Amino acid sequence: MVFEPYAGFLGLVTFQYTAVDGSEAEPATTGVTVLVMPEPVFSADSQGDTAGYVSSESGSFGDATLTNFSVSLNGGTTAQITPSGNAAAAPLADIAGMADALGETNQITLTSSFETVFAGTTYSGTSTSITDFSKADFAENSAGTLGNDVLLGSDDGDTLGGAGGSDAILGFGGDDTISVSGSSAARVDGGDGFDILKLMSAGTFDTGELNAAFNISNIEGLDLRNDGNDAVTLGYDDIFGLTSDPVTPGLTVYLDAADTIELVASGVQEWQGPTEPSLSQTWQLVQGENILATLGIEITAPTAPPE
Ligand SMILES: [Ca+2]
Ligand SMILES: [Ca+2]
Ligand SMILES: [Ca+2]
Repeated sequence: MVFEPYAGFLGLVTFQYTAVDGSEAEPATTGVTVLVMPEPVFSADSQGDTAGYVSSESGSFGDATLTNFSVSLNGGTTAQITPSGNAAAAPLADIAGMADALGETNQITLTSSFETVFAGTTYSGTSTSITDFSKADFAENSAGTLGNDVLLGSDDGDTLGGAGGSDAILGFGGDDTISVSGSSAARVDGGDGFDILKLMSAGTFDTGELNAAFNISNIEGLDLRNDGNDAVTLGYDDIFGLTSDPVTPGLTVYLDAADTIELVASGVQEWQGPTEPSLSQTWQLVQGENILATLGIEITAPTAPPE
């Protein structure tokens, strides 16, 4: 016998059956009661590239109670999510450790446990679902939501916009353009290729503060052309942090004319660059004869006022 509850059903089901063994003995009737639970659902769009929320046990389920809900990523990082009534939901990017554990292919395991008491007996059970959540096959042009999204690109050139919130955005291969609207991110990883991070909101960042706010890696271009007045201070640790290139990290910064950039060097390091103002500049951080890092500065000239 196969029992198929309707989708989302949660409750006690009692089966009674009568066994006949062909002998002369009287048939015996007995029963079994089971707690039927819905599978937890990982919420992502059809391409699997956006996950605003990871989980749901939704609806009204009689008197059974969701007692436990957990999310596990790639068999490792696991987090408990406190149920609210019979629902449990949290943006994946919000869960401690999840953004940093994301890779090209991800397996999301959701586990929910329910409990109910009927006629003095406690029934409990656990239901699990596993969802593969991986980079896209083709170039993505994804806009996130105001909430905390996970955006996964492809190995082509992607355009990924976080649209605010603390997002985790991974571009993978190809030359990607990643934009963030808030003042922080869970993670920005350009992956292979020349990737540009665009800050949609102007900010002031002392050395170390960009990476602390946006958790950046594998980014080669920083675009501050957001029509606000940005002010950034960059040293070796910033350029190494953004590019993740341990050999000779190279970063290009794109500026509005009103933006300011300050270069800092520690100890015997020294920045060397053009002595005349220029809209396109190349700087090198040197220590003795060694080039430690390079920095390109591209300034968008102010538009001439209309005649
Ligand atoms: Ca977002
Ligand atoms: Ca890509
Ligand atoms: Ca890159």
